[in-house]
Amino acid sequence: MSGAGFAGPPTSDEERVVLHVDMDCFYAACERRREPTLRGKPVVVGMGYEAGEPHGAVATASYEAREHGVESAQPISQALEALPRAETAPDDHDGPVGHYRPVDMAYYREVSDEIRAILHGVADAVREVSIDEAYLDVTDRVGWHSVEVFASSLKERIDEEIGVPASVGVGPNMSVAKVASDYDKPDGLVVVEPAEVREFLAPLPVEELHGVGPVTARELRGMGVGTAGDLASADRDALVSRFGARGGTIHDHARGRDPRPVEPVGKPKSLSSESAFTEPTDAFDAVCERLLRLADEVVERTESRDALYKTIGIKVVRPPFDVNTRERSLSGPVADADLVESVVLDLAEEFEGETVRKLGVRVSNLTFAEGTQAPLDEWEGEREGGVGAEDGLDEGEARSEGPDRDDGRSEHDRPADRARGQTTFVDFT
Ligand code: DCP
Ligand code: MG
Repeated sequence: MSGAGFAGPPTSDEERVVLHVDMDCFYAACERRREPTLRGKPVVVGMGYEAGEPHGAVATASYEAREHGVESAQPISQALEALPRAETAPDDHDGPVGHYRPVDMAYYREVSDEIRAILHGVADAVREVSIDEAYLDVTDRVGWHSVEVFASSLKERIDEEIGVPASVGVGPNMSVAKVASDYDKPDGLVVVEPAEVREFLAPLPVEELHGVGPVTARELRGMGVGTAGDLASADRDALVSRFGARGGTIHDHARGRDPRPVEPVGKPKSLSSESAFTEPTDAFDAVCERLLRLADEVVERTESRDALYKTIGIKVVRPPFDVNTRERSLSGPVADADLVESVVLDLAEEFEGETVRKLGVRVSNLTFAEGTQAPLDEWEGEREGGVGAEDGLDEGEARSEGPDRDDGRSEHDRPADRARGQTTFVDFT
């Protein structure tokens, strides 16, 4: 995964492939999943709704119900005017009817968990932003030439295995991917390659951009800015003086730029750095040299924050998208640059002679010396356990190789010896 969670300068947009997955009319789709006779019919899911009652608000409506003006946040009473209850519609009613169901969060969360397991299996970094929505960084898994097939099979898989439809947008960053997934809902699949971004965004109304709500959109219109294209060519200083830092962000989004890495939401606990070769190489000395540089970068940042780490790992990407991760856990937290270097080189050994296009180094299981505090934005998130990047194991199913074969010892005092603990395949985000 490029850029995601990495402490160095943000990777340029062109180097990333980001998916935004957003389920279609999610709660309604879940209701249809357990009640298939509702498929193709107007379904309204009400928050605070009880069968037969007019109270509550619409949480979501199926696209068939939306055609009749029913939408999220509307009072159920209003929805009932557009779509009378199917069960009690008068016999002489020949218009459309609606199937109303109360919200059942526990069930929707179950479905969401199943979807999440699939998403974590196909991406190197996943940012779950809501019950039905996530960003995926798949840079190391797929190139632009085949991402449409990749995204399409992901959609199919979710539909077949879980039984709910998704829309997927693909772009060089989160902001573009999000606009792309919204663009052709429901059942959409929109791929916006880096070279097409500006052209794709330009005609869209400003409110379709990530970060532009109705109030900002109104203000922008007052400034003569109606489309993303207008916003892209607007004066940045004027936007910043009007909207503060957010003015710069929406200007960036209108220009198709968004440097935010795809990183998990939640408490960050690891630090990593990665780097790609201009041309893949099988020169092992070049690989080692690059790994040592990355190790230095990572160590420097841990030192500046008085951080200790318990796990040291590398990532080796073979062309085109063969991601290999190895890590070793120490018996206790350390801060030891030499140890990082030796573990990294040790882990790299098995790749001698292999052709490599990208490398990464990560320390994780961080703890901080007393009295120091890590600024949150400096840290990447970390998932518990981790996914076997190579085989798509579920989260939490990190697969252990067991103790290193060349060293059965486990109880040693020196960190270098302690480092010879377990090597594990991990999801390296
Ligand atoms: N939701 C809610 N109240 C809202 C908006 C949404 O309770 N005002 C719930 C119901 C949705 C779920 O969150 O099913 C996901 O929100 P989305 O905005 O993704 O809406 P949908 O998935 O329903 O529809 P879409 O196909 O537009 O994504
Ligand atoms: Mg949705």
